[in-house]
Amino acid sequence: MLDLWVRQPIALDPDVARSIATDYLAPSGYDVLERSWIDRRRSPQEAALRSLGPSDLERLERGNPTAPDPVFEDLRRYAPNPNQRRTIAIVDRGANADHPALAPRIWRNPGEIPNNLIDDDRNGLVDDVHGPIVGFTDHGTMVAGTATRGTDQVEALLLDWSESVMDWASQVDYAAAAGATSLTISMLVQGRDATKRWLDIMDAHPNILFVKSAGNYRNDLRNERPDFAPDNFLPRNLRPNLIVVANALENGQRAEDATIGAPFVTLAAQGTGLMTLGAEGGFIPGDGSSNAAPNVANLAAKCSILAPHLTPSQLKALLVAASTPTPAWQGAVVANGIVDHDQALRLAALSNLMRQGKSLDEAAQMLDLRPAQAADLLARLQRAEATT
Ligand SMILES: [Ca+2]
Ligand SMILES: [Ca+2]
Repeated sequence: MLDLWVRQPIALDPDVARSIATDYLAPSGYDVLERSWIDRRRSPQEAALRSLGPSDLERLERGNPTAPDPVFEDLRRYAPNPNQRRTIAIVDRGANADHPALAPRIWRNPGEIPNNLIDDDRNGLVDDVHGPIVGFTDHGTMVAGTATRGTDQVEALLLDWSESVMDWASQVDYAAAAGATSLTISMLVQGRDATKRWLDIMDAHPNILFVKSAGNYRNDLRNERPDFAPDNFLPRNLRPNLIVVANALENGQRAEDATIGAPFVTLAAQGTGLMTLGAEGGFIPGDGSSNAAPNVANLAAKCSILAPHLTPSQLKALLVAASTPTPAWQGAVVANGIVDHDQALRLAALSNLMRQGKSLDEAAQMLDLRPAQAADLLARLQRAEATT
């Protein structure tokens, strides 16, 4: 029943959301909803909410992935090119590119005519309109929805984890040729061979930022032998252009099953409960480090629009510097805490303004920061650049 979805930010009045949650959804489920609520409220947006539970509605109110990111939109005016788009390559099992919220945020191959069974651009792949992918899954749609949340300036290019049409290395070459500046991978990279292949790919593409999910295995990478199950090998390696992301809950605490361990796991971000897109349309609450990694890839892409001069390793340092250390994350991740979305965007904008020759005071004023705050942020960035 989610086909009624329309691509509009859902601005729910808090009282309406509460009444939907408490009066209609919580007590008696969908029958009451169908009769009394849908009859009264016929807008498609509201109809699309039918499949969501009360807590999901509250989450959606706070974290609608289609709604414009207000801080990013505000800071974008200071970017060297405010209309720049960033392309994130997504290694997964496909996303529903026709989801109304995703369609405008999916990379399109300009040389390929869809569904004519012809390789129009002669790149070796037939009908690769959105990348070398066929089909879609919930998991991939969740990842793509989160990777592109909050703005049309960030788009997803879909790579195929299963390598059914092209091997990983060739696919990443393909993404690089298409202009992708980052890649997010929320799959389990098992075994030494697969791990080596991905490390070689990262080394071959130093200008691409790779963002990897840490895993949900309730383990600490500091304590493990390399051959210990689960064979989640990739996060156990360090690369300047690799960020490994642990899963945080909505309140910033560690997810119970989060894989952790500095220096391998770089930082934490919300995955569990962060609203994203469902494969059949509409919204779903995402889960796990699979959803936390694209959350960070999305933030990194926005930062890189605000500060295009930053290299992958500088972006990584920026996200670490913009994290808020808490006792629960001490030693669990390099940043000792969860990444602060707004702080990261402000730090990126600050870095760009300073690079353009603004004084610290001028830049701070433009960003509504106190000069001492701006100075502190820059000092944290320098420390992070020296240590990550
Ligand atoms: Ca083609
Ligand atoms: Ca074609």
